Amino acid sequence: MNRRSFLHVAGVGVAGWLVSPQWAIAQNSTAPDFFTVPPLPYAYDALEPFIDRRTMTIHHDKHHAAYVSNLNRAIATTPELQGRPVETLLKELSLVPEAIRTTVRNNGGGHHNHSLFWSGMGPQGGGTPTGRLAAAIQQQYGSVTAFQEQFNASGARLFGSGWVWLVLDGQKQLQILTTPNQDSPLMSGAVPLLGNDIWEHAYYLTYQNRRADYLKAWWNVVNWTEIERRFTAAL
Ligand code: MN3
Repeated sequence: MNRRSFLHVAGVGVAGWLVSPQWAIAQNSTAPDFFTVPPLPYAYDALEPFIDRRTMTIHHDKHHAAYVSNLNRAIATTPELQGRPVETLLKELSLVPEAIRTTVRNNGGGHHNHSLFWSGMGPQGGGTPTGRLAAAIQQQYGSVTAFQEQFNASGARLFGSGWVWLVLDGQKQLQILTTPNQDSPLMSGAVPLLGNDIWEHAYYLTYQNRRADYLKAWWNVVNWTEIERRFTAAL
């Protein structure tokens, strides 16, 4: 408490001191919300039967929320990083002070990856892409089906926890890649377009050890309209 707020609370007397809202806020103060969890753009059960309501609830409200609060705590200790978008932090991780670099990498990556994940899915998802993205996928992979098979194979091969991505690389070429843990493609200069979460928390309640079944089913909830928007924006 600084001198000024001490004088303020002293002035209202002990009873007021105990119930003063300002004091209550000071007592409960946590890191400011530099970053917040974006609300799910659909209901928790909207992706059923492919992703169940309980998985979505825990994943969004607990896992994603934990990445955000860890990131906020780290940023609170480092005024020179405050106000920077998470994309900038991840692209320029070497500029983040070493004391919090791993925290920003894991939790900033977790925040950004999951934000892309939620909006990259939807209850009206599935089907195939159209327009320029469809043309680019066909040119690169032969067909959308061949692309999906290659994407799923990469996801199935990934050992441990991480993500499988379709990215636009530095040469503006489509590329399938995986990242370990919560690493973001932004860290290697690529733009993530489409990402699937291969951590067990993303699928275990419905699919248990059957990761391949999850990878296959997940295409039913992909929001291609949003993925095409990202592709066009990144070109
Ligand atoms: Mn996750």
